[in-house]
Parts: sequence; C-alpha cells; structure tokens
Amino acid sequence: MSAQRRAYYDRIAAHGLTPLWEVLGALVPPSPRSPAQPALWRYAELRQYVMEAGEVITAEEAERRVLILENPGLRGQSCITQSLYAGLQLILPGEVAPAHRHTQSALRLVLDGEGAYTAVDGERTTMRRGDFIITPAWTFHDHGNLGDQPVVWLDGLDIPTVRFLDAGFAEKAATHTQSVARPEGDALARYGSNLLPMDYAPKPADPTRVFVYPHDKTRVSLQAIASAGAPDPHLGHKLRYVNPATGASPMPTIAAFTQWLPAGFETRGLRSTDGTIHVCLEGEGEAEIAGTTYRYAENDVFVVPSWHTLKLRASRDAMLFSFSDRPVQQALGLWREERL
Ligand code: GTQ
Repeated sequence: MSAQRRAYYDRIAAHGLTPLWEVLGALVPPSPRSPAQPALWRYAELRQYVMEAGEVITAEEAERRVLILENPGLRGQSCITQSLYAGLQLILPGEVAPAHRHTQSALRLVLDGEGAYTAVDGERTTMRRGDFIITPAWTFHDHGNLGDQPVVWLDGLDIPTVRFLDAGFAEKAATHTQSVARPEGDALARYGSNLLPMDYAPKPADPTRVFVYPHDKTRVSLQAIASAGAPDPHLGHKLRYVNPATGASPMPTIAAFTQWLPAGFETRGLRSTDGTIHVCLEGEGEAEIAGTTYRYAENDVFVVPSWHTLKLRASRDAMLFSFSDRPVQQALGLWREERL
C-alpha cells in the first residue's frame, strides 16, 4: 500500500472512518463464506465427560448443567453455527434445574436415560428418548429427574441470534419448581390432535402451544411414508415439525426436521443457507460435508455450516433429527438451497 494511502487511512481512522474498498469483497461475498466449520461430536466418547459434570457441580448450582458443543471455527462464542447454540444437558436423579424464563427459544431432544420431565408454563412432560420438546420464548420452564438414572438431552437455542439482536431478557421464577397447573398431555389434547380451542386464534409467528412431539408418533409417520414410496433423492424421507395451528415452524426462530434414510440409501448433494445441526437417533452411516466424510452413530451430533454441500448415507436404517434457523431466513427472504 502506498504511503499516501496509509497516511490517509490513519487520518480518517481518527474520525471513526474506514474505506469500504478494502473490505467490500468480504462484506458482500459472491456466496456465503461461513466461519463455522463442519464437525461431529461422538456421543460414545463424550458421555463420560457429561457424566463427570455431575460430580463437578449440581444442577441447582449450575442452574443448567450443560456442556456446550462449540463449533471449532467459532471457539469462545458458545455457538454451533453463527445463529444457533447446542449443548448436552445432564440431570441426575432427584435434581431440579430451577424455573426461569428468557427471550431465547429452546428445543430439547432427549438422548439418554429415563425418568426426567420438563415443565413449560405449568405443564410437565415426561422426557422419553427421541422426544422433541420446546420451550418457546418467555415461557417459564424447569427440569426435574424423578427416576433413578442420569438423563441427558441435547439443547438447541437461538442464543447467538438473540445476542446478535441485543434482545435478551431473562428472569428466575419465585419458586424452583413450577406448580403443576394442568395434567400431563393437556396441551397435546387441546392443540395437537387436529383440534383447537374455539377461541384460539394464533398470530402467524406465534410458537406452538404443543410443546412435546413424542418420538413414537414421529417414528410411526416416518415408517408409514417409508413403506409407501421411494425416498426423495436429496432428502430421503424427511418431514418438518410444525405448529399444527399455523403450519409454520414450532418456534419463529428455529425449524426442526425428522428424516428416515433406509439402509443402503445415499442422498444426492444438497446445500442450503441455513447451517444445520443433525442428531442421529437411530442407525448409523456417513455424512459427507463439503467433501469430508464423517461417520455417525446413535446420539452423535454433526453440524453442516451454511452453503456446505451435504450427502447422507445410511449403512443401517437411520433416523435423523435436525434443526436450523430456516424460518428466520425465510421471513427475511434470504433462504436459498441448491439440489445438485
Ligand atoms: O434449559 O433453560 O443449554 O436457559 C442453555 C440455556 C439450557 C435451559 C441451555 C438455558 C437452558
């Protein structure tokens, strides 16, 4: 750089100015260049460290005893993609993770152990492996373990999105455990059975009042469509979770999906602008992400950053759960995908 330019940049810097032409290519790239990297977390290797957290701190002291899955390209930022956070939460028998609420939206995918519950706005749901549970923004929630086994689930939150917007609020509830206001199953009966209360008129972006999508029901649906026809070449047998009252994603900031890949099946390459976190609930196989192959097995988590081509293979019948910020991108007219 010429001495004249250098001196000029230094002089304008003192006035809070900087030249666009030095950064234009990076600011407006021809296609996404995510700093996030593809990565896979092997549950069989991580489980011991998750259990060890139970010896290091109590759920109550921690408020939430979670090991964050940090993207290797985004260390220190508590995120798995630029917009989403993921972590493994442990709750031991007899423990309570005290009630609080925040403007961040959360999902849980139950992975290991039985006997825990999550309570959302006064209703408990028993956490069974594979259940997809949500706690929408600003709903009080607490977790407890009434059983005799450690229970582990994957948390997915829009923490980085809310941080980006500087829109985070949180508060603790007056009591550790919410009092039970309605029997278990109430929300599913009222909002999740192709029926709705007479006076219920949700706005388009309202989160669903159905806060648990039971694994057994989802699996039955996947099995039915898998035996009814050939898999989509790019998706296998894939369905999206919805707010049944609106058809929109369960929460406004996070989309979630479930997918069945028959043994021996391989998807064609697909890339999309929503960086996506996948969890293997059943079976095993390979994820080829931008040319690098990762082997996945039960309870493994892998992340596909924005605009990285994904090919999935199943060596045994595989069931995958996934989530992303797709509804945010779609609301803003930004979402793109390319099927190769
Ligand atoms: O369960 O409320 O992994 O507030 C991070 C923040 C879980 C929770 C996390 C949270 C929670």
